[in-house]
Amino acid sequence: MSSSSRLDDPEESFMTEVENFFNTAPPLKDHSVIEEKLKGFIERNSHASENGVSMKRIVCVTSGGTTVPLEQRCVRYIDNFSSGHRGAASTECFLKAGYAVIYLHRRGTCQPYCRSLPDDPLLECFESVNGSSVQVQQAQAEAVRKAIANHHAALQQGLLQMIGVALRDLGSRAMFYLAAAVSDFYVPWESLAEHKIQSSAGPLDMRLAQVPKMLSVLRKDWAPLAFCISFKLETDSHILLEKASTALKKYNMHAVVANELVTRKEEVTVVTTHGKICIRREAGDDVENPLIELLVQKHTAHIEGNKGTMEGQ
Ligand code: PAZ
Repeated sequence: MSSSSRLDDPEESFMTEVENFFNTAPPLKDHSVIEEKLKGFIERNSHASENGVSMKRIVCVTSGGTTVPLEQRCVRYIDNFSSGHRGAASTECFLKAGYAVIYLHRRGTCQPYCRSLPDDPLLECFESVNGSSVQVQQAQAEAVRKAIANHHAALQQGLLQMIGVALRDLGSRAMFYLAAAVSDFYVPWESLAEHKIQSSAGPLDMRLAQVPKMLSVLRKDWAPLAFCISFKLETDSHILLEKASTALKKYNMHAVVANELVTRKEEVTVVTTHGKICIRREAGDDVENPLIELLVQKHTAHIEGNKGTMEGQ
């Protein structure tokens, strides 16, 4: 096929854009180490458990914000607001529901079981006893004890393209829960200044390219049988549900979770082809509890619906 006919076809030209995106990006650090760890994790969690058939489900949770570097030797970057609270709270709920979880996040993102830890500076939570041992201050002891206990209980029970492909063999038992706030814009590697941009050069004019949306590639090529949930965040409530419905169709998602910036911890709406379900937080609870309960039910229906197909899981 000639390059001009590739560009005439929107699908072909999108795939070229995706290829370029990966080919021009710097290589993932420790690629083979991460790949090995991932394989080991999936193998351990796919062990046969019922009539020789593996029943364990694995979910990949993406969580927190992403940055856009403005220089190759990065001094400055564009960031976003996301704390990773949604991803961390959801991970706790998925673990409680018996899932194995791959938690994909950048450094500094809120971690499961750490949400309830005191905000006090680390050194203020501890005190030295007799000059030799260290203990948690009385005021923070209960919160720290609870976080440690929950974390250990979870352990005992039990980079998107790589994870997508690695989870492919799991078929419909794999779930993607894409709660991270991924930047829609970036500066391609080859257009980045190598060194720190100098303010002496005057005002900064910079053009950001659009990040190709990987959701449709995930659905079509990387993990076609997996159950896929994406998120839609808006600040304008008038366009939120419309945008979520458009994303559902455009990227062929199984559900889109719509949320508004200011009320995201209180209320979300799950948009599917069967309709919209609004979920509100009960007093003293996280909105993620009823949300994950609903998504686990929908995932079960998805697995049932795939029985008897080629995958036969
Ligand atoms: O990370 P957080 O708890 O502060 O916020 C969660 C969220 C709003 C980033 C998430 O629910 C979400 O909507 N993620 C997708 C954002 C987007 O539209 O790209």
